[in-house]
Formats: sequence, C-alpha cells, structure tokens
Amino acid sequence: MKKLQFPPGRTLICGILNITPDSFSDGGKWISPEAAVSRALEMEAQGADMLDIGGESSRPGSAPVPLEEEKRRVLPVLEALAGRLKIPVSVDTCKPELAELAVKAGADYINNIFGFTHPAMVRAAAATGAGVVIMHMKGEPRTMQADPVYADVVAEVRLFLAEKAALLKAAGVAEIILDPGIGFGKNLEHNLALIARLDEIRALGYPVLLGVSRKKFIGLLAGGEPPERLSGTIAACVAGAAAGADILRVHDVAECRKAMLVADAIKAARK
Ligand code: HH2
Repeated sequence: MKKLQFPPGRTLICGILNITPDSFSDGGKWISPEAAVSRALEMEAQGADMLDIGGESSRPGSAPVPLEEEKRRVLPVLEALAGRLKIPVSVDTCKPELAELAVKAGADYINNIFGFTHPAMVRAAAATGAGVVIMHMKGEPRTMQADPVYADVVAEVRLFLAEKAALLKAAGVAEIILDPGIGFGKNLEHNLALIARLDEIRALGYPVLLGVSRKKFIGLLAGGEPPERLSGTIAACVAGAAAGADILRVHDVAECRKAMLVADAIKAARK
C-alpha cells in the first residue's frame, strides 16, 4: 500500500477522477475505463501527488448509485492502474463494500464525504489497513444546501473532525487526513470562513485536504460555469495553502501544480 509523502515546503496536489455521467463539472468525460486510465496517468505526469477516484457524484441534489453500478465504474479502472502509478490513490465512496473492494483492487486511502459516521465505514478502514480522508458534511447531498445554519462553522467542523479522527485512530487506522468539506452543507460565508481559518483545523495535528475546485462559491464570487472557474480555483488554492492546507483536491492538475510551485516558493522565502 502506498503512503503519501509530504516533502517540506510542497503543497500536494490530489487530482480528481470522476468516473460518473453526472459529476457537477466533468460528468461523462472519463466514463469509459480507457479514458479514465489515461486521464489518471496524465494527471500523474502533470505533477499530481495523489489521485482521488470516485464512481458516484455527490453534487447538491444527487441521488445514490447502486453498488453494482459503482463497482462497474470504479474497480476496472483501479485494477488497470495497479502497478502503473507511483502515487497513492484514494477511493471516494459512501459504501463500505465498495471501499473494501477498491482497496483490494489497489486503492490506498478511503475518502468518505460522510466523515465515517457509518460504523461499517470505520470497520472497512480498519479491516483494509487503508488510510482515510475524513470529510465534514452537514446533512446529505440531496438536501445539504437547504439553508445550513451554524453558530460557529469552524468550531463545529473542527469538533466533528477531532472526534472522528480519535474514533478512527482508536479503531487502528494509522493514516488520517482531515477535510472541512467545502460546499457540503455550507453557504458562501461558511466556505470562506473555513478556508480563511483552516489553521484552526490544521492545529488538530493531522494533514488537511481542501477541495475547492470549480465549486459554486467561486461562481458566486467571480461568475462562470464550473469549467470557467479555474482562476477562482487557483486563488482559493493559494489562499487555502497559505492558511494551512497540505493537499489540494483539484480537477485542473497541470495549472494548479504550476500555481503551487510559485506559491510554495514564495512561502519558503518568508523569514
Ligand atoms: N468534493 C467533491 C467530492 N468528493 N471529497 C473530499 N474529501 N473533499 C471534497 O471537497 C470533495 C470530495 C465534489 O467534487 P467533484 O468530485 O468534482 O464532484 P461530484 O461530487 O459531482 O462528482
């Protein structure tokens, strides 16, 4: 099983591979196994440090995909990539059965947008020996954007992540990454506060992954449909890394890698 490396001064890039017909920004693009495999290899060549592979969209309003369909989408791609990638891969799934099969097929991490609230998901992580990405979500994708309310969004997300990290650690999971879940039951103000105050989540002592790529809050601030949100994505990545993000989950790997080479060099020059 591959482990993420964190070279000092390098913000890691996690390339997104959605093998779905309906993801919010790239639905249908990588649905054939051949297209998905070549996109994965392309993202590695473009400087991705990790890939996140998913077979179910979690965009606001989306409905769950049957297990058999998710298996059909994800497993052949993981199997085809096994032994061909140098970088680790996470599987983005809500299903414990799929998570276990994905790890057997070559995934190194389990990324769960429900933050391992399902005990079977915790068991899957412990049983496989995979690392985890614990993401915070308020509610569920179908309804999460219907007026989310927090007293203090950063405090609430931080508490949730701290509790889940402790639970997974106690279950024997060795590698834990935290994610505030940008856009998952959060309005514009919530998303901005979470990015600006990411250091408060980083202070829990685990690596932090941030997923801002092409998301709606960028459209609200700067306009544009998802594929037109690259400049806003880069701005949010740079700001997020300055605030403490270790890993940036993005669609546009080549562009974000270059942006972070510059941003990281400037950060390193700070006295
Ligand atoms: N965002 C999406 C999906 N999975 N996982 C983590 N850990 N963090 C995120 O921010 C995150 C995630 C949504 O983006 P995308 O995969 O592009 O879209 P879709 O869910 O429509 O496939």
